[in-house]
Amino acid sequence: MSKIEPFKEKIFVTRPVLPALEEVTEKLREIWESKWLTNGGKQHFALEDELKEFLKVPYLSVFNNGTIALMVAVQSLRLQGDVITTPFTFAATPHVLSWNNINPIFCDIDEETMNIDADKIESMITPRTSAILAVHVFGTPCNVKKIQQVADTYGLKVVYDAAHAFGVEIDGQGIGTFGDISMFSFHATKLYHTLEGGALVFADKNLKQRIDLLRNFGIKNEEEVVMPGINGKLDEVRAAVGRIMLKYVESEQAKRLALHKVYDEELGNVEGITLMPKCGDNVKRNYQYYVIRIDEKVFGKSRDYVYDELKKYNVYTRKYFHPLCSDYTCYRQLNSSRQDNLPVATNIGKQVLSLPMYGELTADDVRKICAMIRSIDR
Ligand code: T4K
Repeated sequence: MSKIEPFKEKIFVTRPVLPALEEVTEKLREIWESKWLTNGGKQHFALEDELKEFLKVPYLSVFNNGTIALMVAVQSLRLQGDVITTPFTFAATPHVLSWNNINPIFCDIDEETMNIDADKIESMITPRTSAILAVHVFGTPCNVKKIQQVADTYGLKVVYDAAHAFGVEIDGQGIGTFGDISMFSFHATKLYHTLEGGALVFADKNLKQRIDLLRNFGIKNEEEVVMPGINGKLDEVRAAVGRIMLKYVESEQAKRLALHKVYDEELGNVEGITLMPKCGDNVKRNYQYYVIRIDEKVFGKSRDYVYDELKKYNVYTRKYFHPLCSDYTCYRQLNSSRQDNLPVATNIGKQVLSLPMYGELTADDVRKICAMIRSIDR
C-alpha cells in the first residue's frame, strides 16, 4: 500500500489563469455604456494593437477561436490539393484542411522535438502539394529554417499552427514571424487566453484586407459582399478580457518556469522517463505545458498504466496527443496514415503524457505528483 495520500481536490492538467473579477466588471461597465458589443469595436482594435506589440509581429487579426482563424488562413492563401502536416497535434489542425476540401498528408515527426520532421517533408511532396502546415507542438519551435528552405525550393506556402506557442521567440524574433501565416489559440486552457479566441499573424500587408474580409462574411460595405467569408469575429467582452490578460502572462510564465524546474529535478533521474524537450539558449520558451515520455520497456509500466494510477491519487493528466490524427476514423484510410510511414509518431503517441502545469500549483504539489510517479510499483 502506498503511503502517499491522494490530493483532496482533483488536480487537472491545467486550470485557466483568471484575472481579478473587479478588473473584468470595470471593463464590462465600459462596454455596457458604449452599447457596442461586437463587429469590430474599441476593445477589438485596442487588443489587436497590443497583441501586435507583445508578439513582435507586423500584422495581426483576432478571431473568435483558433480553429476558425486557421480555416481562414488556409482560405486566404488559396491553398488546395494536398497539404503536408503532422499527425501529432490536436484534431483542429487536420480538420481545417478537410473543411477546406484539402487532403492532409501526414509526415512523421522528429524524435526530439515531436514536431514535423523537416528532413522528411521533401520526400512527401507531389505536384498536388500546395503547402506545409506545421505545429510548434507544446511551444517547442519547429525547424523553421529547414521548412522554409524546402518550401522555397518547391514553391509551397508555410502555415504554422502556433496554438501552443504564445510569446515564444527565436533569437529575439517572435515565433509568429516565420512562414506565411501563424495561428495562435486563445482558448481558456492556454497560457494567454480570451476565454475562447485566437489570432492570425503575418508579414504580408496585402493579406490583412483579405483575412479581415474572410473573418466578416466577405462584407466589404453595405453594397458589396466580395467573397464567401465566415463569422470569425471576436466580441468586445472577450477582447476586453484579452487586454486584461496580457498583464498576467509574464507572472504566469515565471510561476510555470519554476514548476518546470521542479519536474526536471524530481523526474530527471527516473529511468525510462524522458523530460520535456529542451531548446537552445536562443529560444525564449513559454512553459505552457509539461510533457514527459514513458518508455514502458525501461520504466517497467506503460504510459496508460501511469495515467490510470495517477487518477487514483486524484491527478488527471492528459495523453496529448493520443490518438494520433492519422488514427482517427476519418483519416486512417489515407495512404500517409500507414504506421510504417509514421514510426516515430506511432511510438511517441504511446509514450507521451501531459502533467499538470498551471501557476496555481505549488512546488510541493509537483513534488508530490512526481513522488506518485516514482512510487509506481514496477
Ligand atoms: N491547434 C492546436 C495544436 C491546438 O492544441 C488547439 C487547441 C487548436 C489548434 C484549436 O484552437 P481553439 O479553436 O481551441 O482555439 C483543450 C482545448 O479545448 C483546446 O483548445 C486545446 N487545443 C487542447 C490541446 O486542449 P481538451 O479537449 O483537452 O479540453 P478539456 O475541456 O478537456 O480541458 C482540459 C482541462 O483543462 C480539463 O481537464 C480541466 C481544465 N479546464 C478546461 C476548461 C475548458 C478548466 O479548468 N477550465 C475550463 O474552462 O482540449
